[in-house]
Amino acid sequence: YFECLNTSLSLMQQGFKWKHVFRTPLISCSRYPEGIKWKFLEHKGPVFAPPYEPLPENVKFYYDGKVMKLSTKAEEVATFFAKMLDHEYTTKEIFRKNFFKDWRKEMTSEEKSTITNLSKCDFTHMSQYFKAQSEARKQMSKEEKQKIKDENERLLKEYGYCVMDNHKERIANFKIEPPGLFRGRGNHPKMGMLKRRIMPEDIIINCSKDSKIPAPPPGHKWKEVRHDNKVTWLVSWTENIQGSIKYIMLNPSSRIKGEKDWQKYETARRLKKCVDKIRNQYREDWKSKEMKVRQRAVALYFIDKLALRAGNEKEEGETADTVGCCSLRVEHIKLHPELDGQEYVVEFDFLGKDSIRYYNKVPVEKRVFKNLQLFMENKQPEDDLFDRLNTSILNKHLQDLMEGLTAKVFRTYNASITLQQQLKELTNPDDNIPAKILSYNRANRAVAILCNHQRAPPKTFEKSMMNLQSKIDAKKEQLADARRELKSAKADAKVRRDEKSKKTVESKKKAVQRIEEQLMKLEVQATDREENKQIALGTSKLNYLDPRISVAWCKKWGIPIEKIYNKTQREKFAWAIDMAEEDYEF
Ligand SMILES: *[C@@H]1O[C@H](CO)[C@@H](O)[C@H](O)[C@H]1NC(C)=O
Ligand SMILES: *[C@@H]1O[C@H](CO)[C@@H](O)[C@H](O)[C@H]1NC(C)=O
Ligand SMILES: *[C@@H]1O[C@H](CO)[C@@H](O)[C@H](O)[C@H]1NC(C)=O
Ligand SMILES: *[C@@H]1O[C@H](CO)[C@@H](O)[C@H](O)[C@H]1NC(C)=O
Ligand SMILES: CC(=O)N[C@H]1CO[C@H](CO)[C@@H](O)[C@@H]1O
Repeated sequence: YFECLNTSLSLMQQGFKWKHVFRTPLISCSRYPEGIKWKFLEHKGPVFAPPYEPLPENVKFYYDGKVMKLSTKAEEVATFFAKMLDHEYTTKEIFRKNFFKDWRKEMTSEEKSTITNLSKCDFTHMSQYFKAQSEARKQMSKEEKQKIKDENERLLKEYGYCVMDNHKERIANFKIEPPGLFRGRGNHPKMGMLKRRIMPEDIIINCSKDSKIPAPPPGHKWKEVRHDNKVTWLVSWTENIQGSIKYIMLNPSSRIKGEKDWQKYETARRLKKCVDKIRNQYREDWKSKEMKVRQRAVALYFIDKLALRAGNEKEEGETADTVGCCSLRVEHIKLHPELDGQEYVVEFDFLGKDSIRYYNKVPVEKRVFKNLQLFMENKQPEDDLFDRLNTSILNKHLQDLMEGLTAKVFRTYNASITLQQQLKELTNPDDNIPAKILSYNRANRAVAILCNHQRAPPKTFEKSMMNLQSKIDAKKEQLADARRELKSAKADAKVRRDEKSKKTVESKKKAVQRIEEQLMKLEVQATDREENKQIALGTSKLNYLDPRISVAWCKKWGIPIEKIYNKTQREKFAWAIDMAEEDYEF
């Protein structure tokens, strides 16, 4: 039931949780539950349907075989019927009766006295005209289509968002439906009735008193402006067919999704505050008398240090033989008191989630190493490494350490903070934008490696690399040519010493610069692609990296956000992109 509400953020902030969320289809609730309200709401009001455009002179309507020119109002309603002419509806008795009754209300008295029998009305010419129009729309040129797209985007930008309590929110249905004929389901007794055009005079606006109240279209007034912060809607009106109230509300799904994301990163931020305490605790526990506690502490160390997954509670081993931290077996690790000049090295080799091999050689602390030796004593290769531990015990322990803590939170925390540190380290303030983006991708890669997000090199890799290389070669040649031309222009200018040759030198210089920049861009691209060969950046970017870090980085260096996130990602992270916070420190 509460799925339809836009309130979960305020509730959760107050420390409440729903007992249960039923994922039933959306029901529009116009009111928040008791005690929930917004403090601030600002929006631009609805977008009205475009006004009626009268038919061209050559499109005719016939009554009883004779051409008849309709008044604008009557003509508009006639077009609704004409557009549906091929539809079965227009043959139904109730539909025709309802339509005719409502149509007559829009007619002039003259029209009313002439048009008395719907069966004598001939809409076919109109209908043909609309068919031709929709055909023409399909044949539109790219530019025309782009123009429409641009206009839609402009509307979305202007009207598609509101501000509610410091959050910029997407509005679900900011466009008011155009007028038309009511259809209803089955044999609805009201089918065919005229769904009126909604005018500003029908509209109730709901917003904060202290917000910029939306302006009605010129020459019009709103029915009412109210400031009711206990309701969920921004705009409402009463539709004329059923007399039901219609609302414009927020887009609940985007908000709920965004909130989950937001909460995840807030939990990771909380971990940052207590991670030192947790680390001190598990270090102490390595010395515990209880075997169970020691195992738990070593497992926790792995989760923290290596971003291992805890392991599934149920499905484990059901399909492929994949393991997580708690289900590691003796055969999955090798202990090396010394390896490649390092002490106490653990060699991991197992199949993790999605059957991705995890292979890593890590030096660990002496106490961990000694404990692992102890856990492996007298065991067979196929025995559990942590025989006193399972995923539910570990998860329970994590909950006790911090509310909401799971192995995944460690991953999120480490991934996010690593990204932040890497960005600080790798970004060179003097770099141009492509080089800065390369640094960003490198920071992102460092995280992906940490999270073991490998991939097989794409099949097209070699080919696309070769393409890029030949582009680079061509660009190099072009650069050499441009440099030669510059040199000879300079020599020429030395001899001639006139304005014209000076200008030529200048323009040749610019050309060289431009080509140098293009070459650099291509080279950066090649480096990026090469380094990315076996690493999947998407997973960490989408699931483990607090988007606020990336957004803050982009803002700091003036990098357009589009360079970092594509359209889908920008939608997912809208909550972070729109955030006012300029200096985001994870
Ligand atoms: C309406 O026109 C149709 C077709 O011309 C005719 O068959 C029908 O009898 C007319 N109905 C009335 C009530 O005049
Ligand atoms: C994140 O993980 C890496 C790799 O294990 C580790 O070296 C580092 O200390 C961790 N960083 C933080 C801040 O937890
Ligand atoms: C984990 O271990 C606890 C205590 O030994 C036991 O009660 C629980 O059933 C185990 N859970 C699973 C999923 O094996
Ligand atoms: C955006 O990138 C993701 C990979 O992270 C990809 O799956 C998705 O298709 C891309 N979307 C667009 C619109 O390019
Ligand atoms: C027309 C309309 O939407 N009216 C609603 C406005 O808000 C009040 C208070 O929440 C409701 O009672 C009305 O039904």
